[in-house]
This record gives sequence, structure tokens and C-alpha cells, in this order.
Amino acid sequence: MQKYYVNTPIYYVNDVPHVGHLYTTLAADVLARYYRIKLGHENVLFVTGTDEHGAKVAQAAAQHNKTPQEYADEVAPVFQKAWEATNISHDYFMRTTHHEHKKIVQGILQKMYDAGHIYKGVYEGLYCVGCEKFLTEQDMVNGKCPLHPNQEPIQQKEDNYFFKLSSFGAQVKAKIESGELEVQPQSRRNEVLGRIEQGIEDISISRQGVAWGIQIPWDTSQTVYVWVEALFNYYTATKIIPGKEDFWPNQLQLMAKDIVWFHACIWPALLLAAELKLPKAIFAHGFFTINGQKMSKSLGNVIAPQELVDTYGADGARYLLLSAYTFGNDGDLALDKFTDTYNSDLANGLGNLVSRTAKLCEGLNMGERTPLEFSEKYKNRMEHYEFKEVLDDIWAKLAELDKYFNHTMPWKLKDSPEALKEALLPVVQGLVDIAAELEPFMPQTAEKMSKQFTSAAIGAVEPYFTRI
Ligand code: ME8
Repeated sequence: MQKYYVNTPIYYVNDVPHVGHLYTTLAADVLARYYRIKLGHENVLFVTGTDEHGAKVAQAAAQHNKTPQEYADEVAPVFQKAWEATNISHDYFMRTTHHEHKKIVQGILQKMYDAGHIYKGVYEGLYCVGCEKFLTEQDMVNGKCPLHPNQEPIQQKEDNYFFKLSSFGAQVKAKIESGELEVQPQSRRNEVLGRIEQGIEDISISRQGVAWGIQIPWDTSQTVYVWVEALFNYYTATKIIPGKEDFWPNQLQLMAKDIVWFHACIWPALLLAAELKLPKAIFAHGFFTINGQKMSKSLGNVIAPQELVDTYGADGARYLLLSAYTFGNDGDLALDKFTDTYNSDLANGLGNLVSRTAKLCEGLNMGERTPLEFSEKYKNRMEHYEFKEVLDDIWAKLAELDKYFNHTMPWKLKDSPEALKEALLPVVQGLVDIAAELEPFMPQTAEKMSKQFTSAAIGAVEPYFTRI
């Protein structure tokens, strides 16, 4: 039986979750829900979680007068709450401070060391704590990290252990080129292949000066570079969750483009060195701005998932995020238009048709029904991450039903129950089909719709979405 294992990045606990984290996690949730319908619940595994070691988290903890562990124990549940509020259906929440994760990572690194893929050297260079990475000349703009211009890169010179990344470049490239490892979208694939072609150097995979991390098993004066152990979470999760070992390798790793190099080059190379199987696909979506501006603390436009839920409800927030622009591209979350879209598409569009139809069905025996099978078009779009386009198709169908409703004018047939029923049936069946297609995106709404319109006795209900 086909299995589907999907991961989001594990997010740093230096700060609380924002809508950027929600965006990726929501996309993974939509896929997990879709594949559960297609393959059965037991054949799907969806893991998200938090990245808890390293200098960035240690610094944030110190600023809050906490130990890093105390701090991580405080922030990780904030992520879990955010996912509860937005109805994320992950099967497991991975934390890199889990003792099993540490043990498994140490075992893998020891194996790589014994096989000669790791050697000792001296690293000298500039380090960006915000990115948790050494900066190369091409990374920098005016001597600074473009993603963290307010943080001075730190000059570091220390004994480190290095991973022979350079020995694996050709193999990784061949696997991407052959499609054995899919890197999507195409633009990201080209970017990664181009960078490998330019030549890659070995990377430092340990830290001498960072105490908050997993100890290097053969040299306890060093800790594992946070990115290396974080990447292994995708694999360690399948060892930690009981009965899920055969879910490795995963089918999909989702992320934004900021961390594609780690995932599409360094990670497969580490897996090759560890003699483990490679993920099937990596999909890196774009970055969004908020009302045209970069999301940043200094601009005060960082939005917490809960804020969206408070205004639009979980399903409303889910709809607005994924219908905003084509998944994969860079885009803008025009928050100032969210309320208009919510009112027109959800309160008026979907909500209105549901209420009007249900009201006219009251008292009639409508007979029971089930949704039609998913169309090839729907499946194809879902399996190619075309979330906005699926939603557009659904709303086009709603518009068709609405047109039919207004054209047929069933409210004029109240005196003739049989004629009324006949006029309403296509709309009722349409709403049942739409509920099935909406299930991955708006699970609460879909469940209500499906319950209401599959039964023989369809009664009026409270509006699903109140106008704002
Ligand atoms: O990088 N638009 O964690 P992180 C879209 N711990 N997505 C966004 C976004 C935006 N404006 N801002 C953030 C890390 N994201 C590492 C990952 S994995 C082994 C380790 C999302 O907390 C997007 O998914 O910085 C991006 O890749 C991720 O948050 C970065 O999260």
C-alpha cells in the first residue's frame, strides 16, 4: 500500500509562531488531509515540530533569564496551541530536545565518522546567529547578512569537525537531475543545480563554543551544528513514533525558499553518507509580504495565527491564506482585503447558498446521498500543490450553483413539494460534492455541510460565517 509521509520544517523556538509558520504548516495539513482520504488514515504520517538547540535559542533564553531547556519548554507549547487553534492535524509534534532524537543523531554521526566522512579542521569565518549559518562572500550584502541586517555577523575561528560535502555534490546533482529527488518548483531546482555546479565546499558540522546542543559522541567538547541535527528530525521521528519506522523515506518536505539549500543539497548528502534513503520530493514555496511589506518585528506587522483565527475563525483563516496567491510563488497577504474576501466568498458566497438551500429543504424528504468521487482534475491539482486553483474551481462551482438557483427560483415552488425537491436536488448534490472537496482546506465547514446535506431531512442551520 502506498504511504504518504509529509514534513514541515521544524521551527525555531527563539520566538513564538507567526503566520509564516502557519502558511507552510497549513499547506502540509491540506496535503495530509487529502492523502488520508485517498490512502486511508493509517497510511499517512504528518509531522511538524520545533528546532530547539543552538546559539539562536540559547541567546533568546538568556534574554528571558531562562535556561534554554526552560525556554524551549515554554515556547514549544505555544506552537502546539497555534496548531490546535488552526486545526492542524499533525500526527506527531517533534521536538529536537527529545532524548531519543539526541541518541539517534549521535549514532548516525558516529557511523559517518567511522566511515571517514567527517574530519577535524579549523573554521574561520563570519557566522550569522539569526540564520544559524556561516556566511559566504556571496551571502553578504555590505558585509552583513541580508536577512538579519540588524545583527552583526560574528567572526569565529575554532576547531570544528567537517563533513565531506564536496564528495557528495555529484551524487546529489545526479539524483536531482534524474528526478529521483524532486526539487520543486523548477526555479528552485535550477538554483540548487546551478549552485552545486559552481562547486561546493565541505561544511563544518560541529560547534566548540555552543554548549546548547547535542554532544559530538567522540568529542564531548563539541556540539552538533544545529542544522545538521535538525534535518535528521525527519528521519528520527519515524524511529520515535511507535510503529512508523516503515514511513521512511518521506514523500514530501515543505518549506519556504529561505532554507532550500540546506534541504536540497546538504540534507541529501548527509543521508547518502549515513546510508539512509533520500526523501522523494522537496517543495519550497515563496515568501510573502504583508500589505506589500516584509514581515518584521521592527515594522510591527508580525501576525500570530491566533489573531487571524480570532477575526475569521479557523476555517476562514485557512481559506484566506491559501486563496491569497498561487502556492509556490512569492506573494502578498493583503490583510486589508481579507475582510472583503471573507464577506464575499464565505459569508455571502458559500454561507448564503448553504442557508438559502437548507431553508427551502426544510420539511421535505430529500433522500440520502454521498459525494461523487474526486475528479481527475481535482486530484491532479491537489497532487501538484495547486491549492489556490482548487479553491478557485470550487468557488466557480458555487457560482454555477448560485446561478442555477437564481434561474430556477425554487422559492416559487413552495406549493408543490415534488417540484421543489426536484429543483433543489442538483444544488444539494453540488453542495455535498463541494463539502468533500473542501474537507482538506476547511475541515469544520466541510463536516457541517456534509452532515447537513447528505441526510434526508435537511434543516436550516445557524449561518456558518457571520459577516464582519
Ligand atoms: O529555518 N513567507 O526555522 P524558522 C512564507 N529551524 N513562509 C515563511 C515566512 C514568510 N514570510 N516566514 C517564515 C528554520 N516562513 C529552521 C528549520 S528544518 C530542519 C529547520 C516559514 O523558524 C517557512 O516555512 O526560521 C520557512 O522556511 C520557515 O518558516 C522558517 O522557519
